[in-house]
Amino acid sequence: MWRKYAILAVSALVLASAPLEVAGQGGCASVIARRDIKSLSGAERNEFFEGVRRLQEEPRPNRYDRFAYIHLQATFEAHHNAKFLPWHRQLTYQFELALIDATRNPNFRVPYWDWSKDSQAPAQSIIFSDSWFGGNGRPGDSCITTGRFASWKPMYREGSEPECLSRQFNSGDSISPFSTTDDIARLLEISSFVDFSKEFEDVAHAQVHNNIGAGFMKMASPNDPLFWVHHSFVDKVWAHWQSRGDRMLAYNGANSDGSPARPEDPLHMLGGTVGSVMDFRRLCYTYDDLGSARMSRRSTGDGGLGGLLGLGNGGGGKHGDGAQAAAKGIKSRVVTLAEDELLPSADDHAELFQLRDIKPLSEEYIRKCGGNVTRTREYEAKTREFHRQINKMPDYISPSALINRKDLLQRLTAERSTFTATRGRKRCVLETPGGAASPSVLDSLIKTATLSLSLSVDLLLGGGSRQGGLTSLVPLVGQKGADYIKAAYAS
Ligand SMILES: [Cu+2]
Repeated sequence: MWRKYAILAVSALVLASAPLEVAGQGGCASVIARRDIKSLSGAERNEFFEGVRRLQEEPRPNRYDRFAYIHLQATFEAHHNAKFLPWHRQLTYQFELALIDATRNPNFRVPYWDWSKDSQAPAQSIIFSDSWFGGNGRPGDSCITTGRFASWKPMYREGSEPECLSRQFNSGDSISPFSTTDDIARLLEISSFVDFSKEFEDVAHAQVHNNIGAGFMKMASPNDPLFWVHHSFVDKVWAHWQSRGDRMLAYNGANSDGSPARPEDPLHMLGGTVGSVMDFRRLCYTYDDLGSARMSRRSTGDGGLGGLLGLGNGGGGKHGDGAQAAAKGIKSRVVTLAEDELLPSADDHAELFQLRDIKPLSEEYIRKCGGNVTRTREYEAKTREFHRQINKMPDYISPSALINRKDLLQRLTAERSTFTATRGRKRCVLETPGGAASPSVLDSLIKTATLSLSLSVDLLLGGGSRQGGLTSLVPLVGQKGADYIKAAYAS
């Protein structure tokens, strides 16, 4: 069925401000948005899980098996060359078509997992919960024992992988940090397709595979349903990059055999050409925050930090009360840091305001699919320096910082009692009563941190822009990068 789209002429249309649902072009009834998996209703999420299960229950080798097989066979054609993004777009699109069939819902689209928002404590993400994708593998064989797909036995595996879905978090019980919303914004500023694609593949995309580990860092990783929500997000970042200015058809670099990359190049084992997938709207999908619809949305809702802090009904005027409420449950002291403490280690679980360091990818992972260790280390050094620069800014706190990820923080407060909140050289050390993850503990934590460092809580919501926070970020990520980051505070 997908072949129908593969032969379509490439459109020169540039995406301006696409509504969420527009009249389809090139055979689409409509262009429908792929959505953030966290924003789906329980029933919508269940439709995805059920659809996957139906594919997996077909006689072996079945349609689900086929994706892992293709990915394994296409390792060198599909990675570390210009085709990485278009090849994975076609793979994810074909998976989407299979799920449209399995769910009998023509409007089904593969949801995405925005891992940049979970980047500072990935293992705390709801993604890994029992009723979603399940968590870490067990000691020994790394087989997962929780989640919707724990009993799935993959047919095609790389080398001596066990006959199970396996994961082995790279820091024991936890996962090292992923790339942040700011890192994505910086990537979107890269003007050459090949430079953007290489750095994105080598660091941000690779960290997710490598840090989750075991089967997820193998070439049969489409066996793990987590692969699809990861690659839907990878594709979304490319779609954002394409939607900036005149980049929809931008494509250059080299193929796996060294020949110059061209739109008419075939997509190995999938069919179609690079050119047939460049304009994703011809594949009948877009993303929920592409275009004008949601970019200016701003959360003031009950679930957000604004609601938590009682902003909007008193706001800053409540600081006095806040100090007293804070003093009740949380102990705090302020210390002064040395210059080399401006970048918390990748294994730090305490810091609320700063971005963490990243852990270097394992050489095993880099080499497996033809990556270049030296180049990867250069990209990693760039990321590290970027985080250091962000952490030095007095009036900016990333939307990826833990203080802005209440869902992650709530789970962390159940596990540990000491946290730190750092601005410049001042660090506030906070002690919670421990063992509690109640909203009031979180509330006190946030209030105590901001008051101890004489910060405005508005800063945590991106409101620092009025004092120059996002404005001073512009030299680093551009105006559009700053806009991308601003939108992230809202969701
Ligand atoms: Cu891949």
